Amino acid sequence: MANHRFSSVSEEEPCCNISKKTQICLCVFFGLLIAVIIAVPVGILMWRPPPKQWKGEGTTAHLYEILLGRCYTYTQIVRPELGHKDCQKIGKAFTKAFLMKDPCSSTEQDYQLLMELTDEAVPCDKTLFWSKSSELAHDYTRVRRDMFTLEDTLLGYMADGLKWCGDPGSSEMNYHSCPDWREDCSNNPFSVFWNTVSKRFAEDACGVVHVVLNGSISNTFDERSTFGRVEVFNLHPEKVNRLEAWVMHDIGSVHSDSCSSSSVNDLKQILKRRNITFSCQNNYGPIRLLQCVKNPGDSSC
Ligand code: N1C
Repeated sequence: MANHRFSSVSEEEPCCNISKKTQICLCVFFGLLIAVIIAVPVGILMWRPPPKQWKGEGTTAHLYEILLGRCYTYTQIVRPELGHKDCQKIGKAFTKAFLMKDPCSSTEQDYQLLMELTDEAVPCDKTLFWSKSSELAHDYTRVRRDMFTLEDTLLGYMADGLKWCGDPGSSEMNYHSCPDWREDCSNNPFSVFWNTVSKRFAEDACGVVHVVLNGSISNTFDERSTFGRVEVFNLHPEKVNRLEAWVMHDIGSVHSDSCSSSSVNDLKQILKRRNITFSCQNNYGPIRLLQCVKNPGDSSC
């Protein structure tokens, strides 16, 4: 049997012939190597491409705060009978509808929860639609408090005049730019929202409904507008007996279309096919008076 002799190795003695300095360098090197090995995949996972540049204006600054403020103003002051609505939930459902999503693939479904949280009854005979006549229609409902445009309901009131969109690679809103309807895509969060809420507004309408049309433009009834594309086709004939159009002319404008113009006749034909009676008035008196309040010196006043 071979006689093996084992010699014990002292603990102080370096295991190999490496100086203390080299050991420190090696430690630093391996430390850095481990840091790089961890940081590279984490960096790759965390890296988000910068938000895309769209042609339209970006999200309104302080959008969330504006939405919350408007929700509380509406439910506590404008219509306190809706005081039970949960504005915190409504605000979150609004932003959840578009954050972290491709702003060119927005859907009606995205807004479903928001729709449910903001349901609101408009009394029969009190619905007022408008097309290319926003200011006039809202001047009118500001005085006729019993009548409602979409912007006189909670969701329309909250969103009126605002812009919003997100980005799939970020949980932030895109404040720089949002898709433009014409130049980028039509399924953007903003257009889909107005289509969705306008559809519900029309579906809920009952009795005699009204629309303010602009007789100072050539397409007084425009089949491509939200009114012509969405609202007219979502009125329920079993609930809506009649649609009355008020064709208004701007004071001082030269061009004038009237109830007998061909575009208004198109509206009449669409409604006839849908079994809804149509009636029309040129320069409806009460709204004309409001126009005259703003233009007291005009000869037509
Ligand atoms: O396309 P329009 O008018 O015919 O839309 C108006 C019509 C109204 O009856 C409303 O119920 O559709 C509803 N609606 C709004 O309430 C609304 N508020 C703000 C539709 N669009 C609305 N907006 C914005 O104005 C939105 O950006 C949309 O594209 C325009 C439509 O205005 P329009 O062409 O004068």
